Amino acid sequence: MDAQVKEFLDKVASRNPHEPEFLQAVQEVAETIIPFIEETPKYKKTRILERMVEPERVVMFRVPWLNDQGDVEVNRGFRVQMNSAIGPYKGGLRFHPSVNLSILKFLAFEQVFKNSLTGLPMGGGKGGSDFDPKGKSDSEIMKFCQSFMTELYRHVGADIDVPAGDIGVGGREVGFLFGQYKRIKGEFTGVLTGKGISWGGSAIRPEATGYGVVYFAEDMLATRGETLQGKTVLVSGSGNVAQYTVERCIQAGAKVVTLSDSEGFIYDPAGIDNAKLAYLMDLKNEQRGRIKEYADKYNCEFFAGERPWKIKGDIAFPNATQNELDEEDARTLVRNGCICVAEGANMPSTPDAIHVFTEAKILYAPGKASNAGGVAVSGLEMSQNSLRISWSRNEVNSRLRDIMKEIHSICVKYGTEKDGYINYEKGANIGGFVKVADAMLAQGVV
Ligand code: NDP
Ligand code: 2IT
Repeated sequence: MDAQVKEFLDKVASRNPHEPEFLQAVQEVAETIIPFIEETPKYKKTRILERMVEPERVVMFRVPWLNDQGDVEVNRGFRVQMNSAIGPYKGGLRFHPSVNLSILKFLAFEQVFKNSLTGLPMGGGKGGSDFDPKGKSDSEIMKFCQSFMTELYRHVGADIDVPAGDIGVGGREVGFLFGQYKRIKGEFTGVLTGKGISWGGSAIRPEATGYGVVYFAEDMLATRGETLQGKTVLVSGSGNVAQYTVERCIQAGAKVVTLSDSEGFIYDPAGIDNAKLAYLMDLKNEQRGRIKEYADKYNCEFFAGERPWKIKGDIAFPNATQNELDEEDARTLVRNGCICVAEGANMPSTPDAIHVFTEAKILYAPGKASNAGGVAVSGLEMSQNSLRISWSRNEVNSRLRDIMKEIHSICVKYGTEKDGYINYEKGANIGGFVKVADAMLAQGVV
C-alpha cells in the first residue's frame, strides 16, 4: 500500500476503533482518491478527505416501545449526518438487529459519493435501529416507528435531512414514520421519500434501485458489445432491490435463476418468470415469508445457509447486504465465466473479491454507482414535492434511465485505464468526490 494511504488510514483507524465496516469503506475510497489528491494541490492543502471522513453530526437515541404482550422493549436509534456540502442530508433508514454505528457510518460515507454521482442536490446521511422487524405484528411495527420518529423528528426536515427506506424499511414503515412526523409537527412536507403514491410519493420509487442497477449493467455490457438478452443471471437477496432487478431482467430477456435471504438461496434453473415473480412479491411483501417457500412451491432446490455464487451465470447482482461475496466466491464466479458484477446492495463484495474482479478485468460496478437509482428517484420525489406536482411513470423512468447513463459516463471518464479497462470503482470514487470537494472548498473551512 502507498505510504500516504497507509498514514491516512492509520489515523482514521485510531480515531474510529471497533468500526470495521466504516474503515473498509474509507479504505476503498482512500486507495483511489489519495493518489488523485496528490496531483491536485487545492484538495490536499485544505484536507478535504480528512474532513469528509468525519461526520458533520451523529445522533443516537433511546427508542422505547410496548410489544403486543404489553412488555417494554428498548432499542437504539441513530442518524449519521455525514455531509451537507451539496444539499440536505439524504439517505435511508435500516432496521436490522446488526445495525451499529460502524455500519451506519459506512453507509452514510458511501451515500455522500453516490448522491453526488446522481447529479441531484443531495448531501449524504444514513440512520436506523437495531430493531428486528422479523416476526413483529403490524401494530408493533407501528408503535416502534412512532417512538423512533418521536425523537428523530427534531433532527430531520424537508430542507434539513430527508430519510427513506433501506433493509427492513419499506412503504409500510415510511407510512408510519411520516404519519408520526406530520402529527408532531403539524405540517405536510416531503420529510421522507418512498412515500405512498397517493400521499406525495413518486412513481417508480419502489422499482428504482432494481431497475437502475439493471440499466447500469446494460450500459456496462454495451461497452463490450453485449446485451442482457439470453444471459443467465444470479441475484442475491429477495427484498425490494432483488425483486425489481428480476422484473427488469425479465423485460430485458435475461433468465434469473437464483434468489436468497439470510437462511439460504434457491436455484430455479428454468428461470423466474412473471408469475413466479408475482408469487415472490406476495410472499415477501404481504405474507412476509421466507425464500425457502419459493423452492417448496416451485419444486426447485434450496441451499440452506449458502449463497448463490457457486451457480454458473453470466451476470451477478449481489443485492442483499454488505460483505456477502468474498474472495472465494469471486474466484468461483470468474471461473464459471461470469462477465459482469453490478452491485445492488451497498458494499456486498469484500475488498479481496473486488481485487479478483478487477484482476480478471471483468465488468465490475460498485454499489455507489450502480445502485444510485433508488436515491436518484428519491431526489426526484423531493423535486415533485417542492413543485407540488406528480410526474408520470414514463417521465420518472426516463429521467432515471438518463441519470444511470450519466453515472456510467462519469465512471468511464474518470475510471478508464491506459489499456482501456474501465475501473468503475476508481471512476465512481473520483467522479463522486470532485463535486463534493469543490462545494466544500467554495464554502470555506466547513
Ligand atoms: P429489504 O429489506 O427489502 O431486503 C433485504 C434482503 O437482503 C432480504 O432478502 C434479506 O433477507 C437479505 N439480507 C439482509 N440482511 C442480510 C444478512 N445479514 N445476511 C443475508 N441476507 C441478508 O432491503 P433492500 O432490498 O432495500 O436492500 C438490499 C440492499 O440494497 C442493502 O444493501 C441496501 O443497503 C441496498 N440498497 C437499497 C436501496 C433501496 O432503495 N431500498 C437503494 C440502494 C441500495 P432476510 O429477509 O432473511 O433478512
Ligand atoms: O442506499 C441507498 O441509497 C438507499 N437506501 C436509498 C436512499 C434514499 O434516500 O432513497
